[in-house]
Amino acid sequence: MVLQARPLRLSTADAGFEAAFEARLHWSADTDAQVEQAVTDILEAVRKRGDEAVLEFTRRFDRLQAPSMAALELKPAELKAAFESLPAAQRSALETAAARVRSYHEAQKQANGQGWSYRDADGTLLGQKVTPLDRVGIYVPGGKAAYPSSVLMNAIPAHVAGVGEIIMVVPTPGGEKNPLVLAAAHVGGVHRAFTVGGAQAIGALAYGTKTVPRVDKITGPGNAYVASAKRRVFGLVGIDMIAGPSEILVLADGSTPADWVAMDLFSQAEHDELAQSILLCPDAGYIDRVQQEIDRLLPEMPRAEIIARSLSGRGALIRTRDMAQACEISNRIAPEHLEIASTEPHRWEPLLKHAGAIFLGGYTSESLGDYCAGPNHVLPTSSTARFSSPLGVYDFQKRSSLIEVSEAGAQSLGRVAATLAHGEGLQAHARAAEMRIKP
Ligand code: HSO
Ligand code: ZN
Repeated sequence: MVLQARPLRLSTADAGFEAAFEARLHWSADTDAQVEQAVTDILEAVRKRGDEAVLEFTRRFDRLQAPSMAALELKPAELKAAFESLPAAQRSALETAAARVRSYHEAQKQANGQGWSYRDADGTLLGQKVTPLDRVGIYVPGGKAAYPSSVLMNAIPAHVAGVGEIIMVVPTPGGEKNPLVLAAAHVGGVHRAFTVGGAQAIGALAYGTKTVPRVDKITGPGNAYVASAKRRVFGLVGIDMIAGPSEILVLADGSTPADWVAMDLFSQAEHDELAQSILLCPDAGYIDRVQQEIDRLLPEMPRAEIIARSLSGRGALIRTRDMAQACEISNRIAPEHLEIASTEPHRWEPLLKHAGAIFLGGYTSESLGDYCAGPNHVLPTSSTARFSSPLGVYDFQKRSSLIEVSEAGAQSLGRVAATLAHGEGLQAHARAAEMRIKP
């Protein structure tokens, strides 16, 4: 049978639009009870038996016959050697991407990663200081989802934030190392790396073992076991987010070549059969042309099967009344990636509120953002762009409030605090404030 990629065709003018639209958007990460139980057991074993348990699970799940935990460490020299053994074009592409991602995150730190303070009229100083996390763990998936670009996107903002130690964990089933991942760790400034993965790696980072130091926060994507383990250790350590399948939404006014848009829809669809690619466009003729390009281009794609499943199962081509309505619908979806394939991107951008990243104009392919434009490619998925932001320098920093009460401030603030403390029945609080008030 010929492979077909047939996204759902909808029009906002149809009577059944709302129901069909909602049904298409719906996605839930079903939490498998078996996964949950396995993760509970693995974390408990790692917490109790440390290295020994991590080594055992790594031997069992990754078929790695390592003699000791120490043998699972990738030394900086090995990361560097991996980088140096790459073809020159790959080395320079990694370096260019890293430099651009670094510049972007440096600007981000400059703009909103700094402390601030002010003084009250009575001389009281109030402010906030910003400090980097001491140590973070970056999880890098193995196998087919091993993305060197994701190593850069996690390590670089941590580095720019000034994190003291960045520890990468990456499973290497059968001992097969991905040279590009190792090279990206070198370029991204990873300090230590271990070839461990799964829930056991999350446990090692969260609890610490003799060999793997305990971290303060864990970032990076992973499979269902990793996601479940991250959820469980949250609180003991910080985590970034639990990422769902990739998403792209294209808002098109018909001015961008239809094959460009078709390929952009493919670009996220090829990640995962559960990925979601949606086109919103007021021009029915253009939507037809995009579907024709999908049909024409699909057979050329090595990952045609995944693309076909993703587009047919979760994709949609939606005809809207006009571009303004397309913007409204986009806000309801709150996509991870939002392309404005229009000659007037700046006309529509102010109408768009919820998106992980916004790509303006026909030349801005989302895939450039995945690798080298500069902004982070770790973005909120599954509509969480309504309340969360791209991974950034701020995720590797924290803030402390600063308060320095002057002698004069102690008088006026002391009275306010004491009154409220008496109201709460907390005498020590009240006395502490009152003692500093001059009679
Ligand atoms: N689009 C993915 C990131 C990625 N793409 C890595 C290619 N490599 C995040 O949504
Ligand atoms: Zn991608």
